[in-house]
Amino acid sequence: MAFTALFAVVALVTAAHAAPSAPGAVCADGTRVGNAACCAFIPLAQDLQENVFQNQCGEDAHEVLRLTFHDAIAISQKLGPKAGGGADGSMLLFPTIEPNFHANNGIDDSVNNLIPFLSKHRVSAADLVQFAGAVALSNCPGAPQLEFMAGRPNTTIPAIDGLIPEPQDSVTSILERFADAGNFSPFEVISLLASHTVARADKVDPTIDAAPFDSTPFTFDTQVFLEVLLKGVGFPGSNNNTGEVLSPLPISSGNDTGEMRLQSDFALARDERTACIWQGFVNKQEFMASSFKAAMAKLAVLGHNRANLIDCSDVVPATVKTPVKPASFPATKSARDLELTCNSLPFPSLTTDRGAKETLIPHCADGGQSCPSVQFEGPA
Ligand code: HEM
Ligand SMILES: [Ca+2]
Repeated sequence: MAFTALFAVVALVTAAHAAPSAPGAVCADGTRVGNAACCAFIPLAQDLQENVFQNQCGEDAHEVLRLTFHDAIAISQKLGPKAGGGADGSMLLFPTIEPNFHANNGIDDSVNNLIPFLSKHRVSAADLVQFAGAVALSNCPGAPQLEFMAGRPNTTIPAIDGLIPEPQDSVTSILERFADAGNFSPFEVISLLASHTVARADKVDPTIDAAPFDSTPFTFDTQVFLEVLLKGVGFPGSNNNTGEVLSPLPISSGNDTGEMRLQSDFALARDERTACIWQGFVNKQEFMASSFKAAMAKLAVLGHNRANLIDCSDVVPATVKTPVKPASFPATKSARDLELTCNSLPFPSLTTDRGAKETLIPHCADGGQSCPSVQFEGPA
């Protein structure tokens, strides 16, 4: 009798802490989420990983990360709502318009790769772009697990041309553009450029494909902040390309193209408004990752009121746990090659990678020469 009574009390207490007040839902695969609306993104993440990214921080992941930016930044406080709706999926919904803008050269690959997922999953184009970016980044060692807010409505108009920064733009115009788009501070702009640690250019130099911006394009490390500060010595392919300046590691061999440097990265790393912010990320892995995450959270909701969206961060895949090496000078480079303009910060003491010759940057994440990427046919 006494035992039964005690059991009843325990059951009541348990009930008070469980079902009736527990928020959220359990999705079909057993994942508990804060909101039932988040469940749709679990099979989407799997589908994207299997059919586009292949769990790699390779070409297809990089391209989708770039797409999150090019969709979101197309909004202007000065020009008003008709200029573009920010992170509104317009790039996918108007695939024969926006991808043709000059600044979007090469974005068609990611647009065509994502369009098929619109009919397979019940998510908006705007959510698909930002969520796919978060899934893509989860494959890059060192990257933060991004926030993901769901519920962006689809747009009805394409953005106008001219809202996406280009590498030949001045620091003043780049900072103004980001401020106009979403009140981004110079610190937030440099934080977002951590993305160029997992990036390669196909279009800046028409003679070479996949020219990386740092020596570790498959790792979300701080190398890009270090390497852009090194003195430039040559071009990986042809010279005289718009938006490109001398690179510190230009040597190519086969598909290993040598590093490319964007004029905008060069200028932002040396301008008095941004040089100390840039230098401040060198070898500060956690600081860089958390600053990028915070700035991406702002970018990903441009054009929306956060309060109207649902936090579905719990369905963003955890980032791969491969450890990231501290920043180091590529072989043959040292502190003597630095071009520093920030006087108020000490430069960290770093080692130099071994080797008598300049580092060749591998073409594929596995060090090989052939790493086919997925490319769906599509309207863009
Ligand atoms: C000042 C602002 C920026 C400029 C001028 C700029 C410019 C560029 C250019 C010219 C390329 C090479 C495209 C090609 O030839 O294939 C590129 C690649 C890339 N950008 Fe940026 N970018 C900026 C900011 C950003 C931001 C904020 C992000 C993301 C948050 C981003 C992510 C990427 C990625 C991931 C790639 C590599 C794409 C690939 O490897 O296929 N960029 N960027
Ligand atoms: Ca890197």
